[in-house]
Amino acid sequence: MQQTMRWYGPKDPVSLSDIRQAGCAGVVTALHHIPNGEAWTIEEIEKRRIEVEQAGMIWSVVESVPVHENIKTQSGSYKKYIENYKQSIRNLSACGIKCVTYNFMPVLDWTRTDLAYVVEDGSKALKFERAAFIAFDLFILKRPGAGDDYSQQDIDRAAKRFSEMSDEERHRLTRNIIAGLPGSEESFTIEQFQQALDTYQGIDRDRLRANLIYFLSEVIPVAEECGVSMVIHPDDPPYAILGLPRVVSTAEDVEALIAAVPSLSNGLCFCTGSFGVRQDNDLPAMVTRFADRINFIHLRSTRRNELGDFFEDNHLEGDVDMYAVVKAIVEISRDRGVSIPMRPDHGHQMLDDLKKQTNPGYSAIGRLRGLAELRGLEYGIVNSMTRAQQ
Ligand code: DNO
Repeated sequence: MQQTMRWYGPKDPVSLSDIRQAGCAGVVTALHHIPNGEAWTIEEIEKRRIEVEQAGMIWSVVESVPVHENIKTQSGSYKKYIENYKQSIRNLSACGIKCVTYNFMPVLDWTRTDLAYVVEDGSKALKFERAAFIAFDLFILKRPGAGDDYSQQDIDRAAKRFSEMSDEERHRLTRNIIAGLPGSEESFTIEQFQQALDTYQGIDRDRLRANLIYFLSEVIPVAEECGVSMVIHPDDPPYAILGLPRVVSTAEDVEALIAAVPSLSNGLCFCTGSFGVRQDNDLPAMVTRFADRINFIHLRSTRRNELGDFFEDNHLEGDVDMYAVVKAIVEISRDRGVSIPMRPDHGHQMLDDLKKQTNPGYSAIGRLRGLAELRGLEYGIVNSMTRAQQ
């Protein structure tokens, strides 16, 4: 795997030099200052590319060129936004950047309820607590019809959880869900948030999937022509939330996109942290099944409980069988003769970073630990395979 880390640009408290010192060859970044929907110009792309190269690395993957909400709902100026998207792909390709990540999650990108869950060793992790999330939906957002989405047991648990929260905790929970986690392109007040949800009225899974396929049928031919691989990031968490449909949560979902738009430029960002929250996603089998589609990898492991909560565990612990996943990746990479860019996804806030202002999930030391462990795991697997052949 080609080792990379995500960099949020010049304002990121983690510097390019830090990333280089972590042993990375590549950087994953995006032009977050360009408003969602606008085309990325060659000039702006070049500025970023040169900055990364001057730090001794390459800009391996874009994460993300965001997909405008109008494209997801097929409303307003969506045709113009699709044209702009095509132009961004052409311009990135002209600058030698050939892998573009995006997602098709309605309204929200990734979602957590707790950004500072203290694990038993004293470091802090990101967590999704189902009862807190439902409490937000029912008692803070008060989404019309939300009660119909949950069982009585869920509602009772959420009510109890809500009654025990301080005002400060309620406020924090709300901010965590709607203010936009790092990399999300949207941030809302509670009123704006409900309005954004309302734009999905009448859009069910089939409709959202059709809108995604329409988008792909427009942009993938351009990507193919430019030699760019578009890689879709799965839903996080990988199921419907807040009454919004989601269409990239399982192997079958991915299969449907490939069947509709078979070009190899229609690729996958294989995120073990997102897919891994569902027990029915067999991750090593998915690596093998989508071998020719996986052009970017996020490695992270979550640990779930019987209540439907999960937190982000250490990279080699939790529910993901990281050995089996990395082994499958080593095998497909060998068969394809490629080194696929991988980044350690998230990391605990730990050691000195506990005293610093950090981007949740994206502090330096926790990711460095994750990367170092994953690098060692891959090294061991590659070596034992090579020696076995000798
Ligand atoms: C979270 C990230 C996501 C991802 C987007 C891709 O940490 O993995 O925000 O970048 O969903 O478009």
